[in-house]
Amino acid sequence: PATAAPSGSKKVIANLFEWNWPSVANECKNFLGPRGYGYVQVSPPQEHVRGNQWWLAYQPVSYRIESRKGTRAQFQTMVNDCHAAGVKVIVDTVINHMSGQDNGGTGWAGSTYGHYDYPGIYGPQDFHYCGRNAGNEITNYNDRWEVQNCELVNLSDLKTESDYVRTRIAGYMNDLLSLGVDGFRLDASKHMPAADIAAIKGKLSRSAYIVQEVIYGAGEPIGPGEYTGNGDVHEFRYGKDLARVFRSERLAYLKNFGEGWGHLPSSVAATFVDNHDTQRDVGGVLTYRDGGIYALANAFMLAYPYGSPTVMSSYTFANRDQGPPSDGANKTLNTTCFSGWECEHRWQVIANMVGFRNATEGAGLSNWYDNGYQHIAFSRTGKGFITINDEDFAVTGRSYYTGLPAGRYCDVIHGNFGAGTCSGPVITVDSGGWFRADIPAHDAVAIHVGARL
Ligand code: LAG
Ligand code: CA
Repeated sequence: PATAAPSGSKKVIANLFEWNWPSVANECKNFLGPRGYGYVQVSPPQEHVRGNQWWLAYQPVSYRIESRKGTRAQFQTMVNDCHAAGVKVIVDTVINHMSGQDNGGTGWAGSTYGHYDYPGIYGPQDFHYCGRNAGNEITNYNDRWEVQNCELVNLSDLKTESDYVRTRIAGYMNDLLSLGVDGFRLDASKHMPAADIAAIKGKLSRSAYIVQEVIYGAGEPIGPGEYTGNGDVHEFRYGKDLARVFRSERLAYLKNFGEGWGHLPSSVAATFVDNHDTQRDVGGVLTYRDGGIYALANAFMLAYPYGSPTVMSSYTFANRDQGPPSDGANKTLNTTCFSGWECEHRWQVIANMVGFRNATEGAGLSNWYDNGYQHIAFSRTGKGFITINDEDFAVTGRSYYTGLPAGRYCDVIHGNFGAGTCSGPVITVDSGGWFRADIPAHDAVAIHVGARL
């Protein structure tokens, strides 16, 4: 089946990392749908190793939809509720490997397992033993074969070239499709040949959106570009480059961001400021901890016409391994926004810029302006306009050419638009397409035709 790219005017994905199913269902109804998010991405739903660390979800022990985030029935209800709210569901799908504990045990839902033994699903014959390095571990990312046939952090590596394994994986994905799921984020895609993913995709019962996780590494033989035949690919350079620009370079450099920087073609690039892995990298990308600058970086991503953006939504963490807020039995608690959970997708600037993206979908970029340093502006032709001032000083007394129809627009950076009113400042565009405004330091103004008074 063909890849169904995100379609329609609502394309922005909210990644509700480690949220449980009842909380995702509520968020679809109460926030994501009403505010224009098109998709929700959820964390791995299959049975996994027991414990608290978040990354145990990336150690499958069976394909039962039963995890600390909820039961199969709760998952089904979540998909139905999201659909009813107009939000499609993308599932983080772990198919390169199974668990990584040297000793086996009992999984979340009660299945027994060993490192290379998952009764009724896989046995020792279904895994790679690459015969290199201590514990068959991947050490050399400059060796294509090793990256795909050795083990990623000790995780038992599936023989994705085998028809039996492909059929099993497709069986899991088809089960998710039968529950109504709309797409898959394929975890650790770099560790599976693109042809293996294509073969698995060929066994799916219907079309689905596919986004592959292939982390770009300079000089590595396996690159994101070779996976675009299967669907979208995460563009890891995007968030990394954007963080460097905001932290130590010039926003003016963003004029040709994306393809102009050697990133993937826009039509297949899945973009994000941070994700669950990169937000844990020391000295890496911008995250919720960067506050207002993080909001501005997301505003840029949502305004600028490149790729398919995902907005990250996190729980608060103090160390890399810390799992989400849980009860004494490690069952994930219901989400409580802004208390234990950061809920970046609800931040005023970010949520309102989702509306900007929807209103400007398909419109080109025009009227680029920069002062050579940290102040930029651009239009989405005929539909919207944004200016970001990341200087340490306010820019005052300036006029901006938007090319927009004359009228009164809500500044969605500082105000919410609804029922014909704006809770923040109103920007007046004159008959020539200009407006005049002062932009404080590290701030922005954004207007679009979907928020016109
Ligand atoms: C991914 N993409 O390719 C996920 O985005 C990433 O979060 C996953 O790693 C990885 N692939 C495997 O699915 C995460 C953690 C690792 C963790 C792993 C398995 O970043 O730290 O490894 O999930 O749970 C942990 C320990 C390792 C240990 C391993 C096996 O950190 O030291 O060897 O578990 O027991
Ligand atoms: Ca592999």
